[in-house]
Amino acid sequence: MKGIIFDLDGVLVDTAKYHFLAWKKLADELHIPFSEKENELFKGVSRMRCMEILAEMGNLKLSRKEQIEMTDRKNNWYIEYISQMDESEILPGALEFLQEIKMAGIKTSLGSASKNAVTILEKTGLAQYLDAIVDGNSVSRAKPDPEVFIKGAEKLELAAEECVVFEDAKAGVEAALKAGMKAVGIGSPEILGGAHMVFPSMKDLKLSDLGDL
Ligand code: B16
Ligand code: MG
Repeated sequence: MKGIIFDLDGVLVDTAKYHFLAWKKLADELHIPFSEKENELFKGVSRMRCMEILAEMGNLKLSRKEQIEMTDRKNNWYIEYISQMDESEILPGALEFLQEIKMAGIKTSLGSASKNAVTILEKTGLAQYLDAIVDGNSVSRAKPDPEVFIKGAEKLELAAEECVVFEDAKAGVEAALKAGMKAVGIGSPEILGGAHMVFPSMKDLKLSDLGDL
């Protein structure tokens, strides 16, 4: 393993709660019941695909123009929430792990579906720990397509088999495997069973816990 590619939401920071609040606001306006349970389906999924899922939940037929107008509004609420973020919102153990792998000379990239990734990395101070950034602005195909991770390896000038992906979403684990990379799941083994290893969180995680991945 020469490089690690990190998902953002759910691995390095908990922005899922802000996505939830913003989607909930839109769902309420559209009179679509929306709880944390429904929000699970949105994790790791691109913004437009989330909008399509929400419309399906409410049996709404929306034009492309209406979908774009609604996702823009959702995104404006989301940007308001994340503008308040700081380093206290880095998930437990993530910073310590990033520091350890940097010391060990392992290269790092972001591999996120979010178009707001750079703002979040700057607000939390995480940008300095990443050698490359691949986010929703740099890919045309969303996870489970492997494009985001393939581009991450390219930017790090590493082969796929030299990279390990850290992911909290099923679609992300699938994307990592399709890219020919090893996958480490962060979260529940029931959801992330396809990954090579699964840890409940990055709290107390050490490089040596990855064995010979
Ligand atoms: P945005 P990740 C994903 O981030 C989120 O998990 C997902 O819920 C969100 O819809 C997606 O980013 C797009 O985010 O609306 O900011 O472009 O887990 O891939 O880091
Ligand atoms: Mg995620």
